[in-house]
Amino acid sequence: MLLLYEHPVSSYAQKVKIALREKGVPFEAVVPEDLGTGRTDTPFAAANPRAEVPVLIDGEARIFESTVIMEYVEERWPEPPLLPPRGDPAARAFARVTEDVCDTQYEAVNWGFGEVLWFRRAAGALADRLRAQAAEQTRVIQEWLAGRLGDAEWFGGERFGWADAAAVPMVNRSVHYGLEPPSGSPLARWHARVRERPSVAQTFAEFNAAVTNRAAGAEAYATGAKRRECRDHRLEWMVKSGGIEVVLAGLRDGNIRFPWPGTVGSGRFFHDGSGGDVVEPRQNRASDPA
Ligand SMILES: N[C@@H](CCC(=O)N[C@@H](CS)C(=O)NCC(=O)O)C(=O)O
Repeated sequence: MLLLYEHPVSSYAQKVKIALREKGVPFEAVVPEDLGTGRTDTPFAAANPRAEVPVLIDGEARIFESTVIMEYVEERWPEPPLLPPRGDPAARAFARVTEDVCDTQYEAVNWGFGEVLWFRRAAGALADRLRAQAAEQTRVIQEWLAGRLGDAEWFGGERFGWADAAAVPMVNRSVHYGLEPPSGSPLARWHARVRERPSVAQTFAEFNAAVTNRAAGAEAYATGAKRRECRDHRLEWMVKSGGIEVVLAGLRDGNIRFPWPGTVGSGRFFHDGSGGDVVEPRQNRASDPA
């Protein structure tokens, strides 16, 4: 049986689960206990040094990065195909570009909104600013997606496919936040249509069950028992949207981390506010609290 390390709220994991379910491939879904701790001594960390979900374990193959997993799934279980046929490279590129923008720009906006809503990383005027930025950027990306969908039933044209699987967890997260596409618009109608597919409906039922408890994790991140990963597009989003203070506070309080390799636990490695020395980074240790 395939093993998928995942988290039901992760849009990347949802994309992979939708693909596996579309192809009728059974898998066991496991949420790693150490997710968010940056620990390096666990089976999950051994499978993915970045300590991120999703990770697919298929026998000896241990695959991370959701796009790479999607490619593997498509090659290993070709039917039904999610990518357009090989003879249509432009359509294949179209699907991949849609996925790439969703995985990078769109996911980062959703993440930023969640940092404020669920993990209370900002309050007052700063929270208002970040929420407003997220709302405006969501509108822009949804407009871009709507342009790509056009009047088609699916992003893949006549068939549900790769880009639909990649886009729907992102759009659904916005809907969850109350940032839905304009009512009655083609994108809103697509969302209503796509969520009825069994692969998507099951994935969203798991999302809904997990998301109700999301804010409970705020405490672990506030105390540093867990450290929120601040990486690439997410970090960029926070800085460009006016939230650099959130990053600085996370560094000061030791409750964010940056990706492998290097210092996994951020520790207090900026000036400690006293005008004194820069404090050395805390190296991540197996004994770090889970
Ligand atoms: N580029 C990666 C991103 C994966 C990722 O960021 N996953 C998040 C969950 S949505 C994660 O596991 N973060 C680890 C953490 O927050 O500690 C992919 O496409 O798989």
